[in-house]
Amino acid sequence: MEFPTQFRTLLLFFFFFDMRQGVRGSHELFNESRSVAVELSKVDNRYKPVYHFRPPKNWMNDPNAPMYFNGIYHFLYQYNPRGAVWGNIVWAHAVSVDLVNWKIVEPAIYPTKSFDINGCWSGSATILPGKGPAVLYTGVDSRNRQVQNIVFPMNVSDPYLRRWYKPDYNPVMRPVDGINATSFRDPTTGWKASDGKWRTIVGSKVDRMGTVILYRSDDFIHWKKASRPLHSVMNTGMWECPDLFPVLCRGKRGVDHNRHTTPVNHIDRCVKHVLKVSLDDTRYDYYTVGKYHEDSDEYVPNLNSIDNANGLRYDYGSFYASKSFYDDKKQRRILWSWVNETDLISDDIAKGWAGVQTIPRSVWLAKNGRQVVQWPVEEIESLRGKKTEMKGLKLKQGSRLEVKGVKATQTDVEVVFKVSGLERAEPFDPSWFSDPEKLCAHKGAEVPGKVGPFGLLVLASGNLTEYTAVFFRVFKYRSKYVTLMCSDATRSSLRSELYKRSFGGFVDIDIKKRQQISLRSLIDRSIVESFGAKGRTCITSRVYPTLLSDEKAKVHLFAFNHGSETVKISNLKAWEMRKATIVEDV
Ligand code: DQQ
Repeated sequence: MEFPTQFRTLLLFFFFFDMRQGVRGSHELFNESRSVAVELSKVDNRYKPVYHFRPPKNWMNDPNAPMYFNGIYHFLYQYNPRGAVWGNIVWAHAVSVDLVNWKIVEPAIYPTKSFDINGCWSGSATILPGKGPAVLYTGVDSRNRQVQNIVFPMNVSDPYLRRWYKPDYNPVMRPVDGINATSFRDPTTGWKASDGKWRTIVGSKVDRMGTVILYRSDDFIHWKKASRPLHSVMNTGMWECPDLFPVLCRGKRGVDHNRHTTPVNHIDRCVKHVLKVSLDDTRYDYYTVGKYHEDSDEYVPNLNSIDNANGLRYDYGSFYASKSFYDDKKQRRILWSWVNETDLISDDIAKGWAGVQTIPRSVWLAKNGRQVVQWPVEEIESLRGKKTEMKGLKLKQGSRLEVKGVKATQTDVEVVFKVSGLERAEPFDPSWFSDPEKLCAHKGAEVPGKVGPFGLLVLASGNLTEYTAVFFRVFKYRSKYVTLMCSDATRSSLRSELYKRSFGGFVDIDIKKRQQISLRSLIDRSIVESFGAKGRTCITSRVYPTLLSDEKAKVHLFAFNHGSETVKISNLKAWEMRKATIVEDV
């Protein structure tokens, strides 16, 4: 059968989209299974997280238009209402007062018009002063071109903003002037510069150059493409889901793009920016810290910020299409991200669901200005139940200590490891700088070292035939030290056919000065979200221990050290986590 070129490109997009999730089938499989209805009573909950956000069934991907408006948090997301694989995408909508417990209301946007009949893809919300939210999203039109549309709530005084309308003047941005119609998507939250004009950027590519096309508008409805993109980088491929936001140089407080909602005082004067893009080629998000220059409408990364696939990542594990918003309630910036499954498509169909969101994270600029720091929003602590604590315990070479007294399948664990014998740390080869993930794979938790590997073994079976290791290893490099953090899923499940990777990232801390390093892991059945050194390096893994398929099997949590230098647990606190309430109210 012969398909028109644009449709072929679209199929190819789905094909690669699918392939990069790990070992997965082709678009044929999608076509067959994307509309296989899932009965709620048949949903398999064994691997389903209980305190991370996800709807009761079906497929979910990107976070869309998170916002805080009139006392309510809104979280919208790409959702297939008719199956457990990608397809039939609508914007599902959930509301909350605490970012922890959610009520799912009716979908906000779904294909109805020629400008979005083939898809309602990702986008963002902007709160228009005095008017309320406006959402820009990508529609796939009747000719399979990607266009940008706008929607508004039907009734801004409805606290849940349940119903949305699409003005007939859509689309508001079209793929003209040489824009590739199949690589033009995911508009960001708008911002107003001092000339009084709104801006937004849309992800795209020109050949292999990733780019964010800049648009300007007087009224948020009529948009004009700027002659120059806001930013582009050669050889990075398509940029999906761009996110540009300001960060204060000092402190944890967030700042809004649109300064009119945030008072400007002397501390606020130093503002930098973060530009994050989601790389379609590698399926991960990278960001740079830099400066958005209003006068030239350009984003310029700091000189020391690597601006390509080797750059900084919010999370060095499974984490894609992230999006942030400014939370006016607590004056913070909050980041959400989609965490895909790493089991097989056939597993997803059998489970009846796929996709999880991270715990929303507060994000701010690190004191040294080189990177951002992330930490789970404080509200998640409201789910902490039974607690266990350990202090001042020594972990000698080869030792393992069980954390008892909490259910190890849904746990929030925070530990501070005190290190010693740094001068005897393993030597670091500078060629390792380019690939921390490879280094983690090479020097796994089982490979004895000097200072490390030490950390946690989570979702572990008693005989350790299954476990996920989250750990650190310290190396000596010239007169300094290099700290590596890994989240190793290679032994997470006895099932050999699963995609089990050992993820890794370096941790930017002065371990010699501190002599200690902290680790927090949010363990929630098949997701392990870990925060090293108070959120300087984060890694999320998806794991499917066969252990969890047996309700009666005992799941363990251990602290361990396989380094020759003794490590001390100065403090370990673990809480059993209660279930978040996620109900449908459609
Ligand atoms: N997901 C959406 C696109 C976006 C991609 C489609 C990123 O808008 O580029 O579901 O995961």
